Amino acid sequence: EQWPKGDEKVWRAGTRGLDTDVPSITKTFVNHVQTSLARQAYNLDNLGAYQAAALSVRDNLLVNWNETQMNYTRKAPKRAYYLSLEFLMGRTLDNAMLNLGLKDKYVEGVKKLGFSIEDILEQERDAALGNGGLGRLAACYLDSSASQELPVWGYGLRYKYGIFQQLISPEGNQLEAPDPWLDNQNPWELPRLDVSYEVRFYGSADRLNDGSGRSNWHGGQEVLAVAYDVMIPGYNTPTTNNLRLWESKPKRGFDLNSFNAGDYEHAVESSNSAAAITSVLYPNDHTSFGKELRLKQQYFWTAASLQDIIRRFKNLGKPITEFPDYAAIQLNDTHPTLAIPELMRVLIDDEDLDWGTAWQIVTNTFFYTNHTVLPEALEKWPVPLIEHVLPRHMQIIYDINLFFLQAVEKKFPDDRDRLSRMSLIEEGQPKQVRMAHLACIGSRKVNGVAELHSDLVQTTILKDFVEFEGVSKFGNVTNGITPRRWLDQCNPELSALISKTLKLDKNVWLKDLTKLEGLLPFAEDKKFRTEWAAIKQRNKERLAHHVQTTLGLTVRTDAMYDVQIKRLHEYKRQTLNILGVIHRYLTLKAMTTAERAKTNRRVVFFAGKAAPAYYIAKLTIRLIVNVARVINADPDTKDFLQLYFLPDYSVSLAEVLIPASDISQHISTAGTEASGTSNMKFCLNGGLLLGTVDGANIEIAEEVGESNVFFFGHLTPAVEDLRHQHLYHPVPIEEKCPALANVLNEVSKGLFGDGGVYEPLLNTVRHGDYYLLTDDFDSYIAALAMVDEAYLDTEEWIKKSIRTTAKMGKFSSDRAILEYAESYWNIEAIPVAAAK
Ligand code: BZD
Repeated sequence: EQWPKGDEKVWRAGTRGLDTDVPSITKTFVNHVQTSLARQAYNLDNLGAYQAAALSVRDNLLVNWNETQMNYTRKAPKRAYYLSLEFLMGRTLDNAMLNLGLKDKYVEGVKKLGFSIEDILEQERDAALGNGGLGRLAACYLDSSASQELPVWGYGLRYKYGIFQQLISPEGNQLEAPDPWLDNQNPWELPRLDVSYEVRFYGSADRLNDGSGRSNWHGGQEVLAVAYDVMIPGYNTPTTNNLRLWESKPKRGFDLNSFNAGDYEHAVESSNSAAAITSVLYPNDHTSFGKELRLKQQYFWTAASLQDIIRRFKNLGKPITEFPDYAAIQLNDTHPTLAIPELMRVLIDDEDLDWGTAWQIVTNTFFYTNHTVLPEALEKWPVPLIEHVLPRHMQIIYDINLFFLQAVEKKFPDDRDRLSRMSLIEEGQPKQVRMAHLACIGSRKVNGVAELHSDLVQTTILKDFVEFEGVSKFGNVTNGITPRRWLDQCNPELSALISKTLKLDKNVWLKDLTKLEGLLPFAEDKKFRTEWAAIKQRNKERLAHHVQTTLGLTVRTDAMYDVQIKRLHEYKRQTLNILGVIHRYLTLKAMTTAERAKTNRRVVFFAGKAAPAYYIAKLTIRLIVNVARVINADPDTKDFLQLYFLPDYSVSLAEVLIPASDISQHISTAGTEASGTSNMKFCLNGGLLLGTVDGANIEIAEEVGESNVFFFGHLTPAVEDLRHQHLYHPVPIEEKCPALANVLNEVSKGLFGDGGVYEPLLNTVRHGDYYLLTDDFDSYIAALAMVDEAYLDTEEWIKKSIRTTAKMGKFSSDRAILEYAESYWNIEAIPVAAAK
């Protein structure tokens, strides 16, 4: 290969790997203080030190990123693209240092400069561009893709405001504040002002009527998508992948015609509406909203990403029909489903392909992951809205539907019910487009995220599609989590103990998590158990210290830590948990002092955000906060039961809570939680699981053994019948579940402040009880009693804890991402040499 320009030797002298000894690190740190931040030792606070450290670490990432991307370009392999409207990354600095293997040196370096690494790390704001599990899964998958050296890029939106900040009012109400995460400059992103694409909205689409099926879409609003690249370092490899986030901006600064006519307001209006597209993350999970701005976000992001992917493909000089041999596009839920009609539009209107050829390319390119079977969460868009915002796409969706239903009719003649069930268009006022149907028929494969969930997808929401397309199109990839962040980073002491015990460098077991099985025999080793338990204890103290410094509350550390942290939702049943806490409180109150002294001390933690318009979820928070106020102040019981609602749940708060947990609760109504991923994080950190037979809980129990988890409640096949009985043969709650009826009455009577406030929440249980609290309450209380009994046998409990961690290897996101790479995308690892 010929050197592209100038003197190769001069270039080479400048472009080499960076030195990473401590003196070199401190030197780059100080350089950044002076020349990037324009500061010096005299006026450098912790925030400045964080920025300098981040810029210095970033230099290393950039070198690796360049090598990696150049290597991909040179080798031109098939690539995979992960399209997700959410990437819940959390903080980056600690993770980047650990993945680069430079943490110890930075600890030493910043110490020499007069800073502590803990203080520096605390300065970083979370990148919270996601709601919950779906967005965090995307982040774990990026970490694993890079760690496995796979050519995978993420595509998402660069929201100016991430998930709202949660405040709790004195009455216990959730208040929302904006999350201005970009206010302090973000060292982890590279603006690529030179990489931008135009995206059209509105206007009209005129059929060409030349028999080609093509249309001319013109007019409307044109918006610019500008790329911001986020470096994704692999663990213990130079491979550094890319997450490309799009920012919207007006194509022209402002409308010059209106400006010249003196109408300045109108002149900036359209520029504001362009910038609005990527201004804020929608904070609703598990609801379909049908709002125009959300639709514009989805199209803006898919259209920009596809243009970028197609341009990269075209640089290879291959015929467009080979596109699926070079690009696999994973749809994270139905949010990017417009990519399907969009690629059809590009292939037909711009590339001049016929319908059949275009459809062949499309259906070999896309893969669709479903994350929920809850009916209210399945995305539907009103036809008139799509017609207005994306007129050409509505034509294409109708065309796809026509050909599709013709094929269904051919296979199942005279089955009109089937046709209306399967149609992409749901009849009604207005008609709506069913995005899961479109994602399914436009994809090569469809998967769910845990075994039970994947079965439910195939037997409920997509049953007709399995019958029509054959079962081999449908599969399961059980979710996973990255053990780098969720063990090594958040629980460094446990990580060190594991390495010491396995006599393995952490580089080895963090990349082959099944190696944890080697811990099993040590469950019988008393000295090891003592070390194991001491680490859990110090993690509790770390959490208690965090609560003390952030909230000013004193949490006792000589108690079992019981944790439920996740989005507030009726199906996740935080209500069941808080009603169980009240039951425990009432039981303790009724005991004598001597009886109480024999009980298990318990500290219960909740954290999680409610969608701002989700009234019942917000009321649940209010109840938790007010129960906490009463319980924590009651001298009879406060030594035995404490309750905390920690505000503003985030990735970085999870990193403190999870290692401290003895038991965590994953108690969704059976069949409603697709997988859950925090269940895996707790168990990996030696916390035991209290849960229903749902989602990935089932597979966790299969791995760690039923004797090491606490299961309760009705099973999925019973749920439909129970709901039927609630509707048609209701039994008064006093008869069906007296213990629960008593708890509800105490709340109503005002034990935790004005009882009337909670009536709407309590009535969801008293009437209808869609999520089956009255059916599961007694077995839940029984399970809690089993947990108490087990915990009192300390040595046995520690053994369970060790055995749980030891058997969590399956749940590494490395395993999950390799399943996608091999069985779905058909891509291979492309190792890169470190820069020298
Ligand atoms: O996805 C979650 C599921 O509820 C979990 O069971 C599962 O483990 C994870 C990962 O597969 N789903 C979400 O988190 N969904 C959302 O956050 C969401 C966001 C916007 C719109 C709809 C849903």
